[in-house]
Amino acid sequence: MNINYNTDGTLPPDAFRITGGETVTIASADGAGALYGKLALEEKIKLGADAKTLDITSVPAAKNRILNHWDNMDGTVERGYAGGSLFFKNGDFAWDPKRIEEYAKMLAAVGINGISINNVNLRDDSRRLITEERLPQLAELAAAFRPYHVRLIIAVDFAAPKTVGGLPTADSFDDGVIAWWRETAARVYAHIPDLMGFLVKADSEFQAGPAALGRTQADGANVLAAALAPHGGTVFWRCFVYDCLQDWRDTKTDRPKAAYEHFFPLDGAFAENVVLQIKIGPVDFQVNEPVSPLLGALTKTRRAIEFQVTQEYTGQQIDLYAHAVPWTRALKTLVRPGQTLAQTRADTVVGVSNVGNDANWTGNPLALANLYTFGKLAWDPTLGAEEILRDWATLTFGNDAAVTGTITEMLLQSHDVFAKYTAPLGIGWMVQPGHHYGVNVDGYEYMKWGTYHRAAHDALGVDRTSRGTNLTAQYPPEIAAVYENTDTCPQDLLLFFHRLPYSFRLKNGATLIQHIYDTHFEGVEDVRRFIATWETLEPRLQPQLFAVVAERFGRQLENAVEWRDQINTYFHRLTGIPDEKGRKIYD
Ligand code: GCV
Repeated sequence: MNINYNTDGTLPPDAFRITGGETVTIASADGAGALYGKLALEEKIKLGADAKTLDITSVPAAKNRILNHWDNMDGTVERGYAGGSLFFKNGDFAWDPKRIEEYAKMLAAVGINGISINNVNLRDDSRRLITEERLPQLAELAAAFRPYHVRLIIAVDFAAPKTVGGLPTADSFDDGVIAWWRETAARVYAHIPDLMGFLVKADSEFQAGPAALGRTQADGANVLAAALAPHGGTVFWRCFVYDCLQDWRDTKTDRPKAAYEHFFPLDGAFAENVVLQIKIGPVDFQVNEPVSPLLGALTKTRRAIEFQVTQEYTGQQIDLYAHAVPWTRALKTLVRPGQTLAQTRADTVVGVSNVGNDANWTGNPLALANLYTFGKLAWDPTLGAEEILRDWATLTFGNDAAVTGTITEMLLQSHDVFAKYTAPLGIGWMVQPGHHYGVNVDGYEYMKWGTYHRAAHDALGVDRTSRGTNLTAQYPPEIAAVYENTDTCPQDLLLFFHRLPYSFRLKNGATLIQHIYDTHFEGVEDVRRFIATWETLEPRLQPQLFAVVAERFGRQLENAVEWRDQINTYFHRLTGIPDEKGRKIYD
């Protein structure tokens, strides 16, 4: 196939137009657009399109489409489930140029144009990536990504003027600190002129920040922004700020309110080159959460929506879990009157990477669907889960309709199945503390992290309505009204917003307790069905691929059984209410 590349300055950055014919024409305003156009053409052809009749204009919805790696320089990956780091080992850089090139191409193929490689939880060695001793190696890595238009971002320590620079303070109002950040930015940009910017986790889970120095989040972000501005760099400032030393006896403090409380009053106070990076839900990537109220509320500050591609609370790449369903639901959720999250057009979309140095990238090969989904939605947040997953399955497994159809269907069901045996109705946190895989109903109940279900003999959940912690007041009144009322609150968020008696009747007529029993029994049966379905594909799949996934399904079944039995026993003991269907509950 002949391809003709045209420059069309009327197209926005990164956008492309493909016009089919004997010679296919790809028009774009820039080199990135030309690359995306070429990769999109390859994808369309693999999906069965006829190159002669193609007529596509594609413009990304978000300017910055970024992956954050939480990789440590010792080679481990925080919340990583696919082997070690692609970039580091034993306190040093360690990367395979071929692998990085493949990775860069894979990212470009889904439109990702930014990557941070080091964990936002800074350790001694990674704090020093911004020094002369490390920058030459970092610049080599930046050069490896550059041909694919993927730009590097560095996660930095807010206290770096002290911890790296040896200054007595990191206070943003100190002249020495201001100068230090300016010099640091100049040094970094001398090595990596196209760096996208700095990523900062400040005042969050023991990372340093401006609050401890009596300054606001805006004071803190703006000093870095001023240093980066002359170089065209951006500060990605995370909003994951909450009290991680809460006393469980305190029922007034409510963690999901924290990001809004810290950042909404500062709307408009941030420099032009600051992007506030906000987790998609107000707590922490639980299975079912509402959209963070802060995402809809900010109107004078640039926003990034942060998704967690890696499956921390969602099965750790053992249990089958496609984010496509909950993410597309979230993007379709109203966050302002008449406006969905997708329509608010955040200029930055971030995903926490699920990739490691395992040969198949993601440990569970089916988890690669999540990276694909992330890139596709960052580019076009109006896409549907089914089309994304079907395309991914076709690109990955070829045109055997039985295989792609079956895998697409399993992926589409996977979130609801996982929610059934872990977190029905939006209750969260019943996980093993620390590593977060598997059930532990009270594991986080008496902890300092603000993560409570407050199950009692008569009722379950936290009342976050106006009668309780009033989280709902952080949403516009029309949206708050939907969450306030148990008749209109989406069922999968019922126990997120409401404290309800076990006798509460759901729309299908089941009581709350019966629903808990039913979903936990069903979840296990659904996993058995997944296993049986996967077995039907054995003759059509590569043996190794079949076996890797089959082994993970085996572990998923054990996990689901454990969740079912512990949850059902816990609530049966607590309430004394029997299962109407008389199934086995262990007492
Ligand atoms: C990088 C959760 C995770 C932490 C993570 C944190 C964050 O709390 O458990 O591992 O730290 O989120 O997003 O900063």
